[in-house]
Amino acid sequence: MAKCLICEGSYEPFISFGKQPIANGFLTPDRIKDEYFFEMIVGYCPSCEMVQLVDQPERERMFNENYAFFSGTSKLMAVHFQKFYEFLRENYMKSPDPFVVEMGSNDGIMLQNFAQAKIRHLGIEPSANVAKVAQEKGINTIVEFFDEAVAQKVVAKYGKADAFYCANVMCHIPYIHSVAAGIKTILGPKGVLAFEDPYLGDIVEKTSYDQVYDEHVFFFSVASVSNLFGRHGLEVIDAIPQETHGGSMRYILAHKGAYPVSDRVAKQREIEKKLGLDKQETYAQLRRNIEKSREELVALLKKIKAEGGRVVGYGATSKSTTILNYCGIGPDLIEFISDTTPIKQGKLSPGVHIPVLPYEKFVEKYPTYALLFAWNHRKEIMAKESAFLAAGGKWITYVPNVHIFDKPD
Ligand code: DWN
Ligand code: SAH
Ligand code: ZN
Repeated sequence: MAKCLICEGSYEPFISFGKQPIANGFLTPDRIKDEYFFEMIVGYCPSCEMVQLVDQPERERMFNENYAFFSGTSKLMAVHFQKFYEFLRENYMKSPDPFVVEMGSNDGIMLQNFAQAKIRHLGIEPSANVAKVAQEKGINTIVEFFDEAVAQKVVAKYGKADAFYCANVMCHIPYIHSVAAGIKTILGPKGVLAFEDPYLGDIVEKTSYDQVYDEHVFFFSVASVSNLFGRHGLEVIDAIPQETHGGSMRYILAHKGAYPVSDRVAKQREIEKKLGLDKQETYAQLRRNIEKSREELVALLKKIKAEGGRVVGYGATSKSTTILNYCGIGPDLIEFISDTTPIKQGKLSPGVHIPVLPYEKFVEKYPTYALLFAWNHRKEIMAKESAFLAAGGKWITYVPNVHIFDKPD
């Protein structure tokens, strides 16, 4: 029995992905002997409805001065974050000299909008290399892991905030009660917490099990987020679905009673009930769907190999680490993975050690098939890869099921 990180209740895990490495731990051959692995198990707590990792590596193993994910690698995400900025500014930042805090601001992809508008802002980002990119753009950033103690220091120095926001960060933090208490302290009386994360409903519907990797400790729903933050006197006042990262949810919270609650909150909770997110059986079925997806992907790659086809991975995502290690797919089936991030290039993928090469290598000699690991950026990638299709190339995806496609949509 595992113990819930939110309510301390006991629950039965529903799947193990076996031994997994650090998802963003791209490495040189001399580091293979020291590579770290942990058993990645996921469970659902029926008491507070939180889906969660049973165990997570210590935070410094994942977030440090060599962090490999730079938010700025996606142009469409920059557009998304500009719109998120406008949404916050228009709706929740009406005081004369507003102050905004972002947790996990990475290279400043969103905070740059506030900085350019000369709005008082602070980014809190523990991975020093990505934080440096933001600092060099003139974005006020401190290199720290946000928690309650950091929140107190922030309030002492800057005063209370009109908005505290983050994207794809809240679900990374097991000490989330300390974070929630810190946010409660930071927010002024009409202050809001706004955050986005991959949505449990989408993961269940699309069998997108690659959202599970070391960094992602929680898989949120409106129900579990309400339960969790309700313990800290914060109320969900809106829940707005997003297309990003394969289906996300934007949650808006405020001090209880400070704002009216949008109808969308109750409506989304109804949808969650219909999806069965509050039932153990849903997760048993998810496990069966994941196992089927694995069988089909491995069979397809072996068939292509037997027929003499070449497969190259597109996007050395964190998510791909789960797919590759869980399915046992290595360099025998995938020649290399193409990625535009300099820090990943020339290294080996975590665990299964497939070479990661610059994008130019993909273009130089198109493979027969490209396996779309960055499937969440499908729109952006299809828009720029028409030449690959025109040359007879085909795409493989495993979301929502394993299939080949040769048309952009
Ligand atoms: O939650 C998280 C999200 C926001 O980002 C983090 N825990 C880690 C990371 O997850 P990921 O690595 O799965 O994110 P992406 O955005 O799916 O990664 C895309 C990868 O593909 C990057 O390495 C950049 C690369 N890429 C590329 O080579 N060509 C991306 C695009 C759009 C491209 O055209
Ligand atoms: N917000 C960006 C980056 C997401 S990646 C985007 O959506 O693209 C997750 C980020 O959270 C990493 O940059 C990591 O260093 C940061 N992070 C992890 N734990 C944190 C904590 N306790 N406080 C602040 N940031 C944290
Ligand atoms: Zn619980």
